Amino acid sequence: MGIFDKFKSGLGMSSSDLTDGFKNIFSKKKIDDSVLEEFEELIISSDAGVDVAKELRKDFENFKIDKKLDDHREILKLLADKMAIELLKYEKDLTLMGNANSSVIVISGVNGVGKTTTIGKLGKYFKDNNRSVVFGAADTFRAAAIDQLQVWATKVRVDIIKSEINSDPASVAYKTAEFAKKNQIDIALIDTAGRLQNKKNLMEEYKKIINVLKKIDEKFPNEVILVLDATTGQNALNQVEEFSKIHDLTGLIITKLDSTAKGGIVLAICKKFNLPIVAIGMGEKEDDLQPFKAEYFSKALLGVDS
Ligand SMILES: Nc1nc2c(ncn2[C@@H]2O[C@H](COP(=O)(O)OP(=O)(O)OP(=O)(O)O)[C@@H](O)[C@H]2O)c(=O)[nH]1
Ligand SMILES: [Mg+2]
Repeated sequence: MGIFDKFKSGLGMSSSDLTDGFKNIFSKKKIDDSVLEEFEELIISSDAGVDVAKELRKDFENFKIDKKLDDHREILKLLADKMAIELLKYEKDLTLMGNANSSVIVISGVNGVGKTTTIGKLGKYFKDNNRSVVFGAADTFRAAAIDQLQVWATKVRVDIIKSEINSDPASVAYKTAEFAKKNQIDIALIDTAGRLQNKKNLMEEYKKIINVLKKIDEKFPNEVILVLDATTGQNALNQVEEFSKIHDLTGLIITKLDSTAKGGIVLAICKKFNLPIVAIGMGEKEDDLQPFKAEYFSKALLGVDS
């Protein structure tokens, strides 16, 4: 399957909801305010947020001046192109990570968003791109969490640094970064516990992880990435705010885009936080992670074929 096909099948649910709505809108005889209103509502229903919906509505209104309405494929293409241009600045080139010295990447996020699964998939992605990888099992609060990361390490054949349950998460993070530096491993991916932002002690734990990494090398962690579950909708926006208070985030990964009809959340997040989207998760398997590509994402979301 080509990369664009992966975006299309991953975003299938979001796209089919939108294209059904578009079909209905494009079946109208003329574009009046109520049709424009319907268009805006449709975009909002995909979780894209009011600002994005208003911008797209304006674009749509302008396009109709020189485009016949029955050219609806053409209109969607124009909208997708416009969206892609806006989103282009949020792409991040994953293949540059760890290409000179060891890069330490802390993966954060509230519980259940898909951190551990994402680390497994990233491990596979980096290995496929000729990078050496080590995992650090710094979610030491649950034995199952350590085991889950071990399963991924075995599956994608990378080293893992782990310790006993309830051991100090910061110490596991330290050992992982130390191992990466000593053995010239390109990328260390550190798993963390799914913690609630309102539990201060857990947040302190998080800060401790970051501080001990800096003791090995001031540049560590090179990345602090927040994982967001697309199915949580607008609440994902609060999570970015909360985690940004602990440490500057260097990027976001949005998971479960395959299991929601609200793929527009990506637009709302980009618009609000101006942070790169490192990758998107569109399934539970090792190959179900893609670096974010603005063009493919926009076309797949709006159901544009090529
Ligand atoms: N459909 C779908 N499911 C996903 C995706 N990413 C993760 N999951 C599933 O989401 C569930 C939670 O994933 P985990 O990786 O355990 O999440 P976590 O953030 O590590 O969770 P905690 O360690 O409990 O904080 C699992 O059942 C994963 O298979 C995705 O992109 N799509
Ligand atoms: Mg986990």
